[in-house]
Amino acid sequence: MTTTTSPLRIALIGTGFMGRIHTQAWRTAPRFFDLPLDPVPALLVGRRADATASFADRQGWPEHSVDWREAVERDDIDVIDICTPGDTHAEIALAALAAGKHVLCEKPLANSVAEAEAMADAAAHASDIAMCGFSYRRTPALALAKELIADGRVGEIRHVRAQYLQDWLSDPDAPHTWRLDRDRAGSGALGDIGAHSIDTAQWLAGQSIDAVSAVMRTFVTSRPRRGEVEGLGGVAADPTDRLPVTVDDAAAFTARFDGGALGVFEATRMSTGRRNANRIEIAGDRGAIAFDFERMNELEVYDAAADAAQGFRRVQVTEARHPYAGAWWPVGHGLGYEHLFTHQAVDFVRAIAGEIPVSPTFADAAQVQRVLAAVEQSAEHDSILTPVAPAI
Ligand code: 4PW
Repeated sequence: MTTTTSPLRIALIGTGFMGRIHTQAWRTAPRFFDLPLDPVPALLVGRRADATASFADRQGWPEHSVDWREAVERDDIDVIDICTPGDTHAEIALAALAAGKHVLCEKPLANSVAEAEAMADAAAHASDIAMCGFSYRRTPALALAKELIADGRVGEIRHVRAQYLQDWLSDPDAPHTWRLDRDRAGSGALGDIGAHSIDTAQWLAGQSIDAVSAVMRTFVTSRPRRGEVEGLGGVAADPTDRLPVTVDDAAAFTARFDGGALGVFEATRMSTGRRNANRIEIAGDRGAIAFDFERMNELEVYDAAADAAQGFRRVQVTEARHPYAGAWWPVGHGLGYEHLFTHQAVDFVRAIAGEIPVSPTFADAAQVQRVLAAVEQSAEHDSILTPVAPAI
């Protein structure tokens, strides 16, 4: 039997790391999941005409442009997928929502609380769907952790420990990128990867951070201009031609949650040997969960009643009964980073069709932005306890 679904025409803005992985997600989602609408890659928007044309050619985008306004103004585009640096998120998202488009926006939502609040407000008043790309929510092991916590298996949460450790900037001669420019990225390790930890922690715990005490450091204050682009960092053009680093290399903070939990967070892109260690551990009075993205197909689970004599159990989150996993490979074969984005595309399409709630909303992402701002404010004032501003 052949079924037909209505097309959902996508315009993707951005041709970097995230542009590539979102492209893959849009193509893969309908091939592995039954979707209520059929996502169709329609228009690619980049900054440079030559690079955009070759990306479109290689990745199979039928049309391309160097003007995001074209995507927003066209009647035959349904979704604006924003994969640009943070300095452009607010302008594009606000225009897209005003034009009646659904919006998927990369994280962090914006470069300031004011922008994030404006975006959350526009999303709250729009009839279309707006979702922020905190993609780690779509890791099967973390989605399972969410289910266990919601089922009460952890009990009353006391401790939240989250670290996001990378090392791609450890070498002082690793080249400069937009991620090191405050005007474009908003902040450094804090907003780029610490934002994921904040979102995951608040989402899993079901509590919001209401005060923080923070320290931040920039260990390397200038870096060589980037030559050839490769992966996150790229290759230096000339090691003596250096640009200033205007963001943090590392941030550490303690946090108070409004539901009573105590949080300890660390985000760095200079932790030698740690490639993409996005870790979280949550302990309550009935049990605990622990996760490390470097072993993304596993979740450690502790049940205080059943496991007291043995400590944590390691669960392989690769079985058909686990979140998202049933759509993929048989027994125990595991998934990778790109699958998060496919799951994100699936959930976004399902939210558009009204099958599931949007998660995370722009309001959720604006709360993350308020925590980021409080962390920076606390660090500026010798780690003074700083309340997170309430939502307006
Ligand atoms: O969102 C994050 C980034 O900006 C990621 O998941 C990893 O760290 C990959 O790039 C950076």
